Parts: sequence; structure tokens; C-alpha cells
Amino acid sequence: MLKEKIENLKKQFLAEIEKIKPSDKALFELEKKYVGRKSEFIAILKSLKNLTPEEKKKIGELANVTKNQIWEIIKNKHAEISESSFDAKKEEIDVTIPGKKKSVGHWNPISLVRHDIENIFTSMGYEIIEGPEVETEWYNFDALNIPADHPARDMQDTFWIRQKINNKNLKEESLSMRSQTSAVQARYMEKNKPPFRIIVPGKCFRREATDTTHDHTFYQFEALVVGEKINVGNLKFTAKEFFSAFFKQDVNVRLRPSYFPFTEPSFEFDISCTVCGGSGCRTCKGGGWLELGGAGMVNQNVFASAGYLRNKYQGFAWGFGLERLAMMKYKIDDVRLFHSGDLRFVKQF
Ligand code: FA5
Repeated sequence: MLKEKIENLKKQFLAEIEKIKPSDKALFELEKKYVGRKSEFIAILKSLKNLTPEEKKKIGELANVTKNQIWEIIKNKHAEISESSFDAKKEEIDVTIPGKKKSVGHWNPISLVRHDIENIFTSMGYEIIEGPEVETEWYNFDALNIPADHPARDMQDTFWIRQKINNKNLKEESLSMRSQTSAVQARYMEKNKPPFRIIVPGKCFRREATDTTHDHTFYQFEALVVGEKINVGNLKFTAKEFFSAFFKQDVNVRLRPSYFPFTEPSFEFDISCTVCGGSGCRTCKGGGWLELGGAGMVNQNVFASAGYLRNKYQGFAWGFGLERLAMMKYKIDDVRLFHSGDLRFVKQF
């Protein structure tokens, strides 16, 4: 009886599939009806367990063969439908339709300038080094020959950080947002022996009353070159080469005596005005020179903090403001614009 039922089901299936319209939906319905989970066919297969072992073998085989045949026919029909439904006209692509414009992000002027600086220095054989933005008091001040009672600390008031110890007790730790990239000097020297030349670009923070040339967050890039015979001439030459490449014009460099606890001698660093070439204009307030940052020969106390023997090495260092360079390159008149998040400003680059 089951044998006949299976054969009838097959006949019925063949008759129905002959008649169906070439649509996937109708075929899925048929598939569900004959071999789906709740189909009559599957019910037959489940009922095989009530038969004698001999019958089970015979009917089981017939049931399986028939079920596979049905599957095969359904599969072929699916292929037939998808082939016949391909309509070359519908698939045609009109290549003349204008594309949809995707808005692509772009670099902030600070990143553009940083990229330029890194390219120039790597081409001169320098390594690019980074340091932490949250720094210990030791690296930001003490190792740079600025002990706690030194007046130079007041010139760089920064943000101190309270650190949670053991997740319970709030304890004042001597951590701060670094106020200068010079903090990386001793960090790097502790782990590396001269000769070396590095630049350290990165963010710095100071507790400033902000104005057009001072922000609480800004970028500096430090240069540090140490060897046995490094001198001020090397500092001046390297700076002249760098600024001429950066501004794509011949730039002159001027060093004026200054004071930083971590350099001896120390200089304020000027370059000839990139707008008037040094003859005097509004940008340089008539003087022909633009002030860029601090520089000097590394103080032997800093070498000692990093574990070097005193007077074994000489080195030069400088710290320039990145925004300052970007302002000069792109004629920007307020440093606070860089971090303002104002799209009208950043979209111009
Ligand atoms: C320093 O920070 C020294 N560490 C520089 C140095 C390095 C001297 C190595 C000797 C050897 P100063 O505080 O002058 O120096 O800062 C250097 C430059 O950083 C400034 O000329 C300016 O371009 C930039 N700068 C400093 N403070 C700010 C600020 N609040 N906003 C924007 N730029 C700043």
C-alpha cells in the first residue's frame, strides 16, 4: 500500500510540475508540498519504522530513490527558471548616467604639515619617535633639569592628573599631560646609545589663557641629534635645510640667545619671513624675521639623567610649534581654528 502511495505521489508531482508557470515562487510551493518538512512524502518516510525489516528495506529504498528523483527534477527546474528569466534588456547598464558623488574625508592642515615634516626628516636619515601624551613629572620636568622649585616650571603650567590606585583610593600621582615634546628626550636616551637623530612630533597641553597664538592643546615637533662631535653649526645647517625644503624657498635662520634649563647654550629660533623674504612686511611686523621655537645644545645634566657619561656626547635639540608652521604655510591667523571643529575652516584644505 505504501508502495502505491509513493508511486501515486510521484505521478501527481510530475503532473503538477509540468503545469507550473515558470516562477520561483510556484516552484518553492511545490517543493514544500512534496519534499518539505511537513510534506506527505516525509510522513511516509517517518512511518517506515512501523514496517517489518524486509518491507522497510524495500519500501525505504523506493522512498529514497523517489525522493531523490523529485529533488533532482526540482533542482533542474530552478536552473531552467533562472536561465529563462535573464532578460538582457533589463540587465543593460547605461554607462552615461552620472555617478553618485561620495563625500571623501581629507586631512586636517596639521596632519598635512606633520606629513611634510616627517617626509623631509626621513629623507635626511632621521627616525620618527613617539612618546606618551600623559607623562610622568620626571620625564616632563626633572629629567630635563627642571626640578620642582625651578621657576621655569611656571612657564609651562600644565594639567595634572589624579590616578586611581587599586580602584579604591584616590591618590595624587605625579602624572601630567605633557607640556612639551622634550619629555621624550630622556625616555629615548635611556634606551638608545648615540649616535642617533630623531624627531618627535606630537600633542602637547598647557594651562593657557588662550589667544590667537596660544591654545591649551597644540602640536610640537622635537628634534634631537646626539653624537660625539655635534655642534651649533649642525643645528643651524639642519634647520636651514629643513625650512628651505618645507617652504620650498631659500630660508635663512637666526639664533638669538635665550634660556631653557635643558639646553646650554639656548636659543630662540627665527627664520627669515616667508612672505617678504626678509625685507619687512605686515606678517613679520616689519622686522623680516619670524619666531618659531626654542633650540639649543643639550645640557650635560640631561645626558646624566638618561644615564650617559657627562661630557662624552654633544647634541642639539629644538622644539617647534607645528601650528605655527601650518599658520605660516596656509596663512591662518588664529591658532584656535585648528581644534575648533569648524567645518567651514577644515573644508578649505
Ligand atoms: C619649549 O616647549 C621647549 N621644549 C623647546 C625646546 C626644545 C627648547 C628643545 C630647547 C631644546 P616653548 O615653550 O617656547 O619651548 O615652545 C616651543 C614652541 O611651541 C613655541 O615657539 C610655539 O610655536 C609652540 N607653543 C608653545 N606653547 C604653545 C601654545 N600654547 N599654543 C600653540 N603653540 C605653542
